[in-house]
Amino acid sequence: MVKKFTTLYRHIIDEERKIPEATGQLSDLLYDIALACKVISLEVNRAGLIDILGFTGQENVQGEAVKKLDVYANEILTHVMRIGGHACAICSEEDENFIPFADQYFKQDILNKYIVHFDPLDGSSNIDANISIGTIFSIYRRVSKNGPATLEDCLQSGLRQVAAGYVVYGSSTIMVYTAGKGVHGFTLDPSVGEFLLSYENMKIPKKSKTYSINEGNFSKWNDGVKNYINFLKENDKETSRPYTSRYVGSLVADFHRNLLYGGIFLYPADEKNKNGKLRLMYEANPLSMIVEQAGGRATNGIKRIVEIQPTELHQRTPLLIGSEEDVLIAEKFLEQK
Ligand code: P6P
Repeated sequence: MVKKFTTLYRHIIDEERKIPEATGQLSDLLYDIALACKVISLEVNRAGLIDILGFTGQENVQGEAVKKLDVYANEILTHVMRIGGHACAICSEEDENFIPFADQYFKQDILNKYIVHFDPLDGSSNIDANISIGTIFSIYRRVSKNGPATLEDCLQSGLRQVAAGYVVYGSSTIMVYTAGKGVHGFTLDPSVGEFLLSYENMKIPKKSKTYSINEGNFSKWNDGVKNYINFLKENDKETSRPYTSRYVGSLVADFHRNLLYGGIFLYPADEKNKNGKLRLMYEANPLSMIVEQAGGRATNGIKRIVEIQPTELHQRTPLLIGSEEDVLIAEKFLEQK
């Protein structure tokens, strides 16, 4: 029997055909992001070989000045978004301000209507140890009617995301995205350079036995967090405790494992990080859209992440994300402060 395989492109087009008013722009934009991530994957996987491990000033085999991988990833994504002609601005973890695109690249008859937030290479400090790292992206429609994009276009709550996704560069390169109709995962087949559908309509288990948190911060947590983590370590067969601790220290790797097997990831506020460490717009919001589409939950301990109205591009937020029942229990402990 011929095994049916679906490329990312075919899947995006099939999804687009389910939406009568779709113009195809979002499909093109998602495909452009996938293209950029294929290029980034090549460099990430070569980093160990030609020693572009993250230092500036070195020369690579072409004698070109070598950039840090995250700077390189940022340049690839920015360039592809700029010439793709569907984004009117991008907001990157690597750039202080948003970057509006002049209109010479826009396709004549189509209003360039999207804003893209991205963390080009999250966890890049782990690349030297060959630990999985990732690209995270989040897509909004512009709110301004025409002309250059505005800051208001870039500061919308996560509820207004039209699509979100990540690419994890690990033992294989996997792209996971949602456009509001379920979560789907694709594995890159490097021999043909195609992302092939490997996980259709992903759902995160409602309850898990795994927690992910940097326990080195224990002394800085408030009592609510301390009590929750101690609760997970108690012996109670009925509630599968003690939980297993799994923490890679690379958000996309920790999130992807928990999405597949169930788990709760926490990066709460602490004495040092009053608003937590992770960024709202290009880490918490996209992963929150994905986890909610997969039946999970994501909050800052008080409200859904996607309901937070942003005031700054790089603002941070406490993040509890993963299996719904685990996040709800954690919120109860955090309410106790
Ligand atoms: P810590 C990586 O630097 C990162 O931004 C996320 O990918 C990861 O989840 C977090 O920071 C790890 O932070 O403080 O535990 O090293």
